[in-house]
Amino acid sequence: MNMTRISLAALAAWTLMALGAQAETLRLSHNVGDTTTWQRGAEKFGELLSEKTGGAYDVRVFPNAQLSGGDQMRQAEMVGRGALDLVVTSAINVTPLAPELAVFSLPYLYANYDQVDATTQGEAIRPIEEILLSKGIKVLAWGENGFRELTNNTRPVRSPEDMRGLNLRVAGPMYIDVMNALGANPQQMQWSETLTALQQGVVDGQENPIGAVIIPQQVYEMQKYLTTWHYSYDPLFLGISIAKWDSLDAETQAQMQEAATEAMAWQRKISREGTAEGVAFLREQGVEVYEPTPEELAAFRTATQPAFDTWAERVGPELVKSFQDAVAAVN
Ligand code: X2X
Repeated sequence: MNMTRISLAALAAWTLMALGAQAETLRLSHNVGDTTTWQRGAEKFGELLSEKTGGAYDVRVFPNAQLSGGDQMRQAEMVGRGALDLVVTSAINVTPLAPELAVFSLPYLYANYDQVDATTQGEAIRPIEEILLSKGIKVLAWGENGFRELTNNTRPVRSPEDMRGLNLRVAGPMYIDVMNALGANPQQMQWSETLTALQQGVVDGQENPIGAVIIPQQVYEMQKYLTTWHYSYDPLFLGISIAKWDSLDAETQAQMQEAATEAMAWQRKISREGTAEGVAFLREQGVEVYEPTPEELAAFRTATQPAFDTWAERVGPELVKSFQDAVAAVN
């Protein structure tokens, strides 16, 4: 931000104050720690919103699912009924409310970021946005949690056989099926409880994206091995309660939309940069990083196919096909 923009925002805020008007503070909930790219993207949105609305609106960010009693899966439902204004969360957290949101995370649906962007930044995303709207959530923009990589304390994982018997914390129901297909022992747990569970050895491992979560939340301090198996992708979205959205005038809506688009584009960028630099950093921290070969990735893909099939059915074959078509168009 340059000085002119800062002082314009400050001037606008001051003018509002002088006129006796008060900024309206919107509450934004997310479910990871305040060092993450989720938090930084949310804060960036708040700064841009305040700037673009001349100080009429600002955002207070609440991390660690504090506003939903620590339950990361409840945030979306609360936004839907207007109990929260805004949410930044990842798709997998919304699957109890709308199972269709598991589509992104189907094992090995995506091989790279171009394929991801062809869906989240293209037309394939519209039906998902319609579904969320029917639950009372207007999606303003898509950000990134990222490709989810496996960490554990027991052994290097290079093949499906290495997964057998590992006690793993997972975020949601689809991952239970994926880990079962691999012969691991999955356990669903809140993210807010996971770091302690890893520390105390309640579970051997977990899976999360490198740039958005593993590095900012210092998971590497508790985990010895990491496998970059890219088995599942998880997008973020910034959503607003439809009741709140409908209460805004058209100009404010346009300003908010711009702020969200810019903030989430930046959040995707910093998450990708953090991931790209992350492997070398993790090695420096003493993590044994294993990067599977294409053949080894194919073996994971084959082993997780049953979970893909079960969840493709639940998501809806048409929706899955539209995503696969968008992905195939990139190759
Ligand atoms: O709970 C997780 O693993 C996290 C932070 O990635 C999600 O919100 C899905």
